[in-house]
Amino acid sequence: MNRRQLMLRAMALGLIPSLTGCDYEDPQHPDLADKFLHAMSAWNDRVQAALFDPHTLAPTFRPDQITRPPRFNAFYDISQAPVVDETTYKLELGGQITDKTPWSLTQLRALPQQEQITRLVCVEGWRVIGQWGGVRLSDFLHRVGADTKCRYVSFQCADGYYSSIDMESALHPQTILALTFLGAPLTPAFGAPVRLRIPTKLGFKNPKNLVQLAVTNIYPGGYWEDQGYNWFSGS
Ligand SMILES: Nc1nc2c(c(=O)[nH]1)N[C@H]1C(S)=C(S)[C@@H](COP(=O)(O)O)O[C@H]1N2
Ligand SMILES: [Mo]
Repeated sequence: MNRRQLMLRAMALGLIPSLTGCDYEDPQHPDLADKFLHAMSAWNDRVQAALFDPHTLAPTFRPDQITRPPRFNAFYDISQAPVVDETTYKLELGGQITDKTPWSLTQLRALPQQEQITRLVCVEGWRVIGQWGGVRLSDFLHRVGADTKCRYVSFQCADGYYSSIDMESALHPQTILALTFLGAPLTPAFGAPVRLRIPTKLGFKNPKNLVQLAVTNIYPGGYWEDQGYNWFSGS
């Protein structure tokens, strides 16, 4: 098999996200190759969504397995991480939600909290095990009166990053609005004041430094998703 065939086969198996364009574009039929890869990725999303079992838990780990120090990743250097004023912070709500009153950090901390020691897998090929604590997203969505029949939950970040997930994954018991790492409040680089922690999906589906959460039926895409990374990117 040549590189292109290998790539397409691996994509069909969901082994790699489909990156459109680049060096495996057919120079004779660039549009066709592009359309085909997009169709493959959309099909890949549907297959992954169909295979997703809302009751299967992502693996959890022992405290001694936690990666120290943790590993930072963003589309910029760690020194550029956005610093959000926690005293005036409000998580904004949008879309199909009954009570869109923004939430302060104090209010989020007053909700029941959950801890998890799980693995974060980056599409770049590295993984870390960490301990995150926070509010179960399904509890939060029910609390604010989100229409959980909608297809998507979208997230906007203080650094301009954005992402979105399917509602089934949003309601998964291990999907949390994380407020802590190793029992302490999140630091700016690792997502302060609030990040999404979703161990059933790849790292880039874990937006940090959240400023807004919305519930919608209109496909919201994401920072890497809009550049060709597979949208579902989960198990
Ligand atoms: N706001 C924001 N969130 C983000 C990113 C980013 O650039 N900005 N990068 C994503 C990617 S690609 C990964 S792998 C994880 C890394 O999280 P970590 O720094 O806690 O390891 O954050 C995700 N969330
Ligand atoms: Mo990543």
